[in-house]
Amino acid sequence: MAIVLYHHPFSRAAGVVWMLEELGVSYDLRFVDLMRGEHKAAELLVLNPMGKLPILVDGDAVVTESAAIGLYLADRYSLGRLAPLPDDPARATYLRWSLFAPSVIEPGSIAKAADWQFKPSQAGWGDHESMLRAMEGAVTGREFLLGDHFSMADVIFGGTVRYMLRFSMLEARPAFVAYGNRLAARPALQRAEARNLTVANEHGLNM
Ligand SMILES: N[C@@H](CCC(=O)N[C@@H](CS)C(=O)NCC(=O)O)C(=O)O
Repeated sequence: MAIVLYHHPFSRAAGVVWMLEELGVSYDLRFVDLMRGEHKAAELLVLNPMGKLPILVDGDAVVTESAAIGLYLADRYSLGRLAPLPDDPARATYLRWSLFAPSVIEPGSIAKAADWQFKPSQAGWGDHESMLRAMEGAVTGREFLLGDHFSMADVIFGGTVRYMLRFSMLEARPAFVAYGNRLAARPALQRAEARNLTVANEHGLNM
């Protein structure tokens, strides 16, 4: 049974297409019209009570939350390649940066953009400059987060960096731009972008 991704090309589901292309597994895309509110339909709320995309269905498994989808897929279909094995010390670095994206970069960048008032010691994402320095350290002096070895953590973390740079939600520090360029050279990312564009064109959406 093929993996099904509930998808819209202007959503985080576009990044899951990149994950699937890196894995090289077959999958079906099911277009969900966000403009028409199809993501709030009862049949989708059963799959994701948040009423949000992406949603991935793999047989009996239902996964939501982009980072969780990436970690699930890599463990299930690419253990030892896109996901380090549980007894590999690289697994620690892998999990660390995979979770840094949704738990620190996303809220931290939104907090900055929206000028939220909070105490950095009480907010899980801390202060903005520390976040930026931590990110710079993660991608400086190496090709990818795990060194020469590309992993699903790069899709999760790197996808967030690329998205935030594109929409000016992240300071375009040289280390981030260079890392984004290294990721852009990946054939799987290029295939994913082409597939997302095809869906957008099929539905009359302008990328
Ligand atoms: N934390 C979720 C966020 C999901 C999310 O916010 N999805 C957006 C599209 S990128 C969405 O479905 N928005 C529609 C809505 O909330 O009504 C993840 O990482 O997957």
